Amino acid sequence: MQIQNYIDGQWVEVEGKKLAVINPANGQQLAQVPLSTAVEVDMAAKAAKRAQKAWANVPAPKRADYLYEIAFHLKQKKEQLATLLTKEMGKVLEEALGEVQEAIDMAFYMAGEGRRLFGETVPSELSHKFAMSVRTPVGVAGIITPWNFPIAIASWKAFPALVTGNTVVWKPSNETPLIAYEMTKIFNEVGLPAGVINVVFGAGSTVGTAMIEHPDIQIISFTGSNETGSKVAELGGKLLKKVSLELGGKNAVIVMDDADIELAVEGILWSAFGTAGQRCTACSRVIVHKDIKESIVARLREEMKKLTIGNGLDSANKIGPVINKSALEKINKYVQIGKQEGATLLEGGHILSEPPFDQGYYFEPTLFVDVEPHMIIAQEEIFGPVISLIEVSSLEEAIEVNNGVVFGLSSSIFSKDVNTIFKAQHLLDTGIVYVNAGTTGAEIHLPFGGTKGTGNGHRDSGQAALDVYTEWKSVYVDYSGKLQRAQIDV
Ligand code: UN1
Repeated sequence: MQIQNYIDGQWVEVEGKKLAVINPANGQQLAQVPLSTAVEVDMAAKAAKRAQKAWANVPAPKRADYLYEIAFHLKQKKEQLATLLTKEMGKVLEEALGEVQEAIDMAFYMAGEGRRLFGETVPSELSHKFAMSVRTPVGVAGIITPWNFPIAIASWKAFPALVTGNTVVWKPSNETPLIAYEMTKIFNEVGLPAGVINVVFGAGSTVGTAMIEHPDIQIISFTGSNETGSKVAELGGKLLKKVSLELGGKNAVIVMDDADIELAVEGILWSAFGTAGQRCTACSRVIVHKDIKESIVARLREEMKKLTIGNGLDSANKIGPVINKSALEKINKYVQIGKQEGATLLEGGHILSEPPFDQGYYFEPTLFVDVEPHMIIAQEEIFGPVISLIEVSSLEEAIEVNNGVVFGLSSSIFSKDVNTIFKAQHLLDTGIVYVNAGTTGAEIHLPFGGTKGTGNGHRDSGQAALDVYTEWKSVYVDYSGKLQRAQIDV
């Protein structure tokens, strides 16, 4: 299969180097992804710019009609897309179906915005004067999406951009171009006007950089690592671009002494080991009250031994591979660091290198205890199936430990006490807080994002996403027939 760019409504063949797309479950090559250059970005950005004014003039409810069509196509192809997603990215099929559902939900939600996009009407301080605010598109949005949620995150960014009247240049991850290619086919099938969405495959260092630098692209929305995110911010900032960043996490589940232990264990397992720990929202720290620590550790160990690992297409498996060899090595490196730092490795800790796992990239679900909050394994994002368990003596200490990292994406607390719960949701310094659930599972109609090093103050999803892709315009209509001076003629 030949992956092509999609520019100005045309499929465009890319000459030159290509990169193998590998199924992480068994090492098989699925396709090759073309490595585009700044030349293709330039074509795409110019096409997007040419199309933008006309697209912005299409009434928003009509722009939304395309999104409804996209939603119906995604719905119809849900199984097929999810299967491809599992092959390409590795997450188990049940989760892949969930991810496609997330894109469907986002398409319907943002389509609904076509008939809302609320601004404000407010009274003027002067008589016979009308005041309101309306949203206007920014122009061309450049979206750069990751491999861990390749279709959901693309939908979080592309759909609000489109419904608000922007045109789009999209660079999908090189690890997951096939699912992006299928999504692009849907954009083509629903008949979006030429240039409204353009897809350029290639590396971040070339295609991504060229997008940020391109004078016709005004917004960059990026999800990925902090290392890359800060480069995106630096370059984008210098050029006065609007940059929306969704970066790392070091998310914790707090388990208080009055918690439902079975529920907490389920929540920890699901949010730490689901997607093999490769969600930005994955639980990678468990902060547990000392009085129930022993029971939590014992129950976690029992349940971890039951977790079935393997190809995500087999429904017997609960945990799939990680994305590639360098991810395996990175996880392994952190496990070695954890041991050197003096944490106790109680479960897992190894790359699975014997058949049937040897052709894929599998890491054992891993549990460290006796972890101190300052240790590297409790501070840095590992992005794999590794839990660091930290013991605390009070809610105050739990919150201090939770907040004592550079990230602020997601947190969770298990407790039955209403005062504990409300105090925690107030004090936890993260963009998402869960009560009596794990750290994953955000719904698309609420803002998604985090505080501190997790981003730069913007949010994906929900109404908040509209703020990324629009400018506010305040409109004053004076129908008094005379010059009225605000703040003076009052
Ligand atoms: C991500 O980890 O980058 O909240 C996205 C969740 C999913 C999205 C995760 N709905 O876990």
